[in-house]
Amino acid sequence: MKIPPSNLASSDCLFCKIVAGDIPANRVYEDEFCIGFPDINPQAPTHLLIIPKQHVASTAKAEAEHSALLGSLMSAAAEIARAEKLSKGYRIVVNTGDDGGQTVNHLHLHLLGGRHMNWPPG
Ligand code: D5M
Repeated sequence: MKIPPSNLASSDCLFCKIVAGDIPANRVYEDEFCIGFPDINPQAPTHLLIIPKQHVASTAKAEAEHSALLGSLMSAAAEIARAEKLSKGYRIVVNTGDDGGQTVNHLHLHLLGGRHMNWPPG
């Protein structure tokens, strides 16, 4: 996959600092394009974040050129879920913007599992 050259990292972004290793995180998953690590404020027995190494602020900023990157995040989440033995199921959440509840402006998937999830979400 070719990563678009522009906007690879944002200097004031918390998750870019995790990607760079400037802020510690327990990387339970890493490949060429993304990393996975535990959420600091877990909402389920298993709560991991999967983020692209490239800075993309949110799905609202995703373009066609990011489609392979977005696919790699989903593939990583599925692989992590198998490794975490979430055989009864799990939920993948992507908060976007203020109404979506996004607090960190670097695109990320929440992988939640280990308990039954309710619907609709709050
Ligand atoms: O989710 C952003 C999530 O990021 C939120 O659940 C807390 C988590 N977070 C914030 N800082 C850290 C660090 N340093 N390590 C791990 N997890 C962190 P959102 O969808 O934007 O609300």
